[in-house]
Amino acid sequence: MLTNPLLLPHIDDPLLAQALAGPTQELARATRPDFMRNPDSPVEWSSPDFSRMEAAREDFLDWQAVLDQFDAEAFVVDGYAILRGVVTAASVGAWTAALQRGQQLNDRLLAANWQTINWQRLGRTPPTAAVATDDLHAALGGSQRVPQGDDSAGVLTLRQHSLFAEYFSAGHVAYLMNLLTHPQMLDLQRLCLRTDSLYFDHNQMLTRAPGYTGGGWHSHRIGGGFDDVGPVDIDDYRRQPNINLTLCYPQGFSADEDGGLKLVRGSHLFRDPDGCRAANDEALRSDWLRGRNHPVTGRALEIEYLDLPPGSIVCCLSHAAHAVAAKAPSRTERLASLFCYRKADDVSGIVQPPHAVPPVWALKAQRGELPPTLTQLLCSSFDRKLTAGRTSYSDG
Ligand SMILES: O=C(O)CCC(=O)C(=O)O
Ligand SMILES: [Fe+2]
Repeated sequence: MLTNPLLLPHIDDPLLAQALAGPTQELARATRPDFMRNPDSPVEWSSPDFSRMEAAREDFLDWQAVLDQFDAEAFVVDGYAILRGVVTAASVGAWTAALQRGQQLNDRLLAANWQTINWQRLGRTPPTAAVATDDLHAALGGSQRVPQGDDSAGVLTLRQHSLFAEYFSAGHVAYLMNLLTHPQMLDLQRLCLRTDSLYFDHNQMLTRAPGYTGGGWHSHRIGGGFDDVGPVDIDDYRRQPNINLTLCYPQGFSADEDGGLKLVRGSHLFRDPDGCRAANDEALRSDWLRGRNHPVTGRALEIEYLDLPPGSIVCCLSHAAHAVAAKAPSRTERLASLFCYRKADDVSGIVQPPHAVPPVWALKAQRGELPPTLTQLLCSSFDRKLTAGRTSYSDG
C-alpha cells in the first residue's frame, strides 16, 4: 500500500508534490474520469452539498435494538459483537442500492481505457504496464480482485486515490458518505471503543460475487508496537490504539456457501496478526487453533460460522481472526460495507496514521474545506503532531 504523503516530513517526488500543491478541485476531478459518469460524487461536493446531506439525514439504526444486543464487556472479551437486524428497513433498501451503485462504478473503472486517466494530475507518470484483460474481467462484480502486487500498471495509485469505488466508497456514493459521519455510526464506535475521540481509518465495499472461492484466515495490524507481541489482559487490551472493523451486511447471508463471515472468539487477545493466518478452516484448526484456549473463559478456541439476517452489523476488533466463506455460483452476490474507526493509545496519546485516506480527502481536511465532523475524523491523515511523526498505520 502507498503511504499517505501528507504525513511525510517532505514529499520527494516532484510530480506528487505538484499534484498536492494545486486546488483540491483539480485533484478531485482527476480522481473522477469522465468514463465514471458520476459528476455528483461526494469528492466533488462543496459545503452546501454536505449541509443538504446532513439536513436530510434519518436514523439508520434501531438504536434500542443495538443497545439490547451490545454487551461492552463481551465485546472486548470475545473481540467482536454481532448486531442482528439492527438497520432500519428503509436503510436496508438505501444501503443495498448504494452498494449496487458502488459496484457499478467500480466495474466502470475495470472496463475503462486507463490511458485516458490524467495520471500526471494524480502525481505520477502514466504506467507502462497494464493489468491482464483476464484479471480485469475476473474482477468485475466483486471486490479485492485486481492484482496489486506492485504499481507498474497503476493499480496501487488508483486504489490510493480512490478511483476504484471499492476503496473509500463513501467518496463515490452519497448514501455511504452519509453513513461515514452519521451520528449513530459514531455513537456505535463510541460504544465499542469507549472514547469520544474517534479517528477514521478506512472504508471499503466488500462485494462477494457468485463463484467467489472464499477468503483465508487473517487479522489486521493496529501498529504502535501492539502487533505480534503475545497475549495481554483485558484492561491493557483496551488501552491500545484499537481499530473497530464495522462490517455491515445490508442483505445478510447464510452460513453455507454464501460468502459469510467466520470468526474466532478470543483470538484477538493473542495479538498475533503475523502468526494467525491460514488458507482454510482445516489449516487453521490443525495449526493456530490447536491447543489454544480463550485466555479469559478458558474454553477451547473454535470457529464460529455466522448466519445473519438482513440489516446486520458485526463490530470486530482488528486483531480478531476472521475469514470469508465461499459463495456458491448459484447464489446472488453478497454485499457489504466496511467502515473502520480507531482510537488513540490511552497511554501515549498518539494516534496511529489511518490505513487509507485518499490524498484529496486528507488535503481537503487539512485546508478546512470539509464539515467539522469529517475534518475531525480525518485529522490523523495530515496532523503530524497527532501521529507523533508516524507515517504508516503499522509504525511502532
Ligand atoms: O468480506 C468480508 O466479510 C470480510 C473481508 C475482510 O476480512 C477484509 O477485507 O479484510
Ligand atoms: Fe479482514
